[in-house]
Amino acid sequence: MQQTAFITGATSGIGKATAEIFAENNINLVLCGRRVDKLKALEQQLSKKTKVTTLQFDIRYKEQVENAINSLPENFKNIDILINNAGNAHGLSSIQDGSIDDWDAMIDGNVKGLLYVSKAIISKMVKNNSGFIVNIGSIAAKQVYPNGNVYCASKYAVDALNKAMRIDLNKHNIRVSAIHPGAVETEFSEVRFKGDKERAKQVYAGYKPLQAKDIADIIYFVITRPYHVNIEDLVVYPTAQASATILNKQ
Ligand code: NDP
Ligand code: 8X3
Repeated sequence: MQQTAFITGATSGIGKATAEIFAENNINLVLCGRRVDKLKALEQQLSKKTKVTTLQFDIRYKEQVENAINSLPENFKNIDILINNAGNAHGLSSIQDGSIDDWDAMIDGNVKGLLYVSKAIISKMVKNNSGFIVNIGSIAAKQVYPNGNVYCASKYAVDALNKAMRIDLNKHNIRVSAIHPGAVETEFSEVRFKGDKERAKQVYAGYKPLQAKDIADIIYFVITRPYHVNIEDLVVYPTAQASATILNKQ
């Protein structure tokens, strides 16, 4: 039977690349994000390959999340695969200089938003006694680096929630996995540096960073293992990276 995947943060980067590879493989898609133009363009592109619907909401607001998920058409209500991918870093400042608005955006989006979406979708998975959840963490979920403070804290929370989901959902036959990428060249750094394209470019200069498709391929591999196989947690670096802060730049 054809499966349905619900992908948050599908308008860009890792989420978009995951939507593309899922569509190639005939997985029905619920694509989410805030930017309607990008959602609509992707829907048009991927509808040629699979069934697609889109949901526009800001993951930080629980009413928006609930209303959007409740509004799904009947044939998209049954979610087999949830990709908890939406998220961003906002700023890169020491703890004493950080902006409280940036902290709110990261805690509200990366942690609370992930919980709001998960809560709405897990209840149905539990009823179905099946499902697959892939949580996108980060190397920042495993290592705290200078000025990473609140972004790292938000991703350590994702790591903890990933473990918690696996434990609590184990008896309901729901598989739970996390992927923790190092540097991936997406809109991520542009968002972190508030639209400063030059500064963002420097993050990926002097080495070959991961591309969104590299992570999407891994997500697809993870969700296509036989039913008795659950990959717990993968850390993925570009070859030039050895830790959150060690990069072999030429
Ligand atoms: P992008 O900035 O390219 O994509 C982020 C996605 O998240 C967009 O689709 C954006 O959609 C969505 N999003 C962000 N905030 C919200 C919000 N408040 N409500 C709804 N959707 C939101 O970055 P990546 O693809 O790189 O990031 C995807 C995930 O991967 C994130 O969780 C990030 O932390 C993680 N990650 C990224 C790494 C990297 O180096 N790039 C490394 C490790 C982890 P829209 O703006 O349309 O709402
Ligand atoms: C994104 C990678 O190293 O900027 O999560 O935290 S990093």
